[in-house]
Amino acid sequence: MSIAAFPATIGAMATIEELKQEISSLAAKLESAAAAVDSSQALEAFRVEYLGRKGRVAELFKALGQLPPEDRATAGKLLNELKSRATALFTAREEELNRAVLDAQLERERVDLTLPGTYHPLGHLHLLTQVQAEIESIFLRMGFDVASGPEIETDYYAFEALNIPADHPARDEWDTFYIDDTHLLRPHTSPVQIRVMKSTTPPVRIICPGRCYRRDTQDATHSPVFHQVELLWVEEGLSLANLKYVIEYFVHEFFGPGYEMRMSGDFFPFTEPSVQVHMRAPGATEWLEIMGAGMVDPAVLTEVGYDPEAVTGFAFGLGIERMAMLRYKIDDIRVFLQNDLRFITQF
Ligand code: FA5
Repeated sequence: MSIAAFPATIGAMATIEELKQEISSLAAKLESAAAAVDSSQALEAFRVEYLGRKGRVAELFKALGQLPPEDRATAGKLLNELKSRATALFTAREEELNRAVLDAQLERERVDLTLPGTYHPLGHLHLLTQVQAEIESIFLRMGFDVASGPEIETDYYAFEALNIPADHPARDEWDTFYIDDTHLLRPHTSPVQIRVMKSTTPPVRIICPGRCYRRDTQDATHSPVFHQVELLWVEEGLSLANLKYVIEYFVHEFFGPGYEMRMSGDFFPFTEPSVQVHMRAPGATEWLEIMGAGMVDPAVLTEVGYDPEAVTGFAFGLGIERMAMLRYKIDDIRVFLQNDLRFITQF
């Protein structure tokens, strides 16, 4: 029976019996139509056909007016039940369809937690960075500040102000890479001494870790790129004994017991007297030079505007690679720059 044909039939009927028949036949259709709904379009068609404003249930409601008044209450109740059933079927199918869509999506996006994961190796600080941080922390505990300076230096800070004029033979020792006539890659961290002293008044107590460059031929203990830690302490009444104490204390903190230390005379144009320090690991036969040091030369103090009669100071320049080599028994400096994971991951 089509929707259009039904009211015509109703128009002809006069009894509640006929309406009851219509209701029960529509109720049966509802059940099978709902069961056949298999998509959201089909669900919408079901809604329009049975529950829509001009749908089959609505049409039956219209027919109520044609019944004798005493039957209308009973018929209305039956029609309401039919409408509730249609609504319940619609809602149930709607939920089922939604669940099916969700299930399909979950299945598509399923994550198999038992699959092996992607391996992401964890990085860590390079050994040189670790050693530098440890050196810094020892001196910070001793009351030093950490300063820094540029790796591209001027001739003035790298040499002139450190009492190394242009024709001084000591320049050969720090022969480096020039960028132009006055700029060069710093061959040591000592220029930072000048920069710090020129910008502050005594007392000065700093260390400065940083990268240095030299035209040194590469071998087991020399690299054209390496790292130093500069130390500078300027104050009233400092002597070589204070320098020796600071170095010994530091060496003990860094290496612990069992390492031997040797101090001997040296020459640097910016310190007077000057010393060098060698270390030997427990059981080793070879000594390794770890730093140059000395009392800041009065000419340098004067250059930065300090009064050498009022204050004295000491300084050193320590090789970070050498410290790491001694502590971790590394016999070739080249491994630090080779980026070989077999080396790097050991520390
Ligand atoms: C200097 O560079 C002075 N500026 C040190 C100094 C500072 C003296 C303050 C007095 C006062 P020297 O050239 O000796 O000194 O180097 C110091 C340390 O740097 C060496 O003992 C060594 O540990 C390290 N070093 C020097 N050249 C290299 C290199 N090519 N490769 C690795 N380490 C190096």
